[in-house]
Amino acid sequence: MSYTLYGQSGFGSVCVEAALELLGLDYEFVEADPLGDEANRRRVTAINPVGQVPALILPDGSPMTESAAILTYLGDLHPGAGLVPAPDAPERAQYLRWMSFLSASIYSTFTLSDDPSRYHPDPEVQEALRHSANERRKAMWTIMNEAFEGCAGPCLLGANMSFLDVYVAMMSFWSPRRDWFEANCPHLAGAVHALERNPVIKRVWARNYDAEALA
Ligand SMILES: N[C@@H](CCC(=O)N[C@@H](CS)C(=O)NCC(=O)O)C(=O)O
Repeated sequence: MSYTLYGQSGFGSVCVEAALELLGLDYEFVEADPLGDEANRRRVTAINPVGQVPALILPDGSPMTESAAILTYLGDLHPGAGLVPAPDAPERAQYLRWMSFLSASIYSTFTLSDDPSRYHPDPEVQEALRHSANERRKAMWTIMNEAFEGCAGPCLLGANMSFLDVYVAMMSFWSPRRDWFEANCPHLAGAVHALERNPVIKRVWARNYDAEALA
């Protein structure tokens, strides 16, 4: 029995793809663009009524959504890999804090900026909302960056790579994009660079990001 991951190149499914690869788990990838044509969107809503990816079918056939929860679930199922701190590990609280922060305060801003018509019918208001969401995202990155100032590294939680590094690295490619992230989040960027030296991550990134983004 294996996993089935619904996603789209460069989208939020990248972190789950990376997790499955890092854990060496068997999975099938089903391309499903939640912002694409009707057939694509139907493939997504059949699994996730919210119409968002990533969506993962577990080996028992049940669906799971919400990227931060999926990463934590998979990591907890495979404690030997050390990619999610154990419940009693000193790093666990910070891991949970920042995974939730990324999901709730950064990832969620894209639900607004990708399609502000969901929030208001007036195109002028939509533009203002998109702008606010983009600014809010930068402010949230700045808060997280400052919280990691002085951390020992090389990874966000210390010596060992975790899915928190993967989650931050994936979002670093999204608007306001990698150049902004490198210039404004130096206390996070070091861990992203360390993660990106991992050969499994290199392979997953090459499948999802174009050469220019990886330069
Ligand atoms: N809270 C969700 C957010 C997922 C999400 O926003 N995914 C984007 C792609 S990166 C999406 O499917 N957007 C389409 C939409 O919101 O309609 C998670 O963490 O998995």
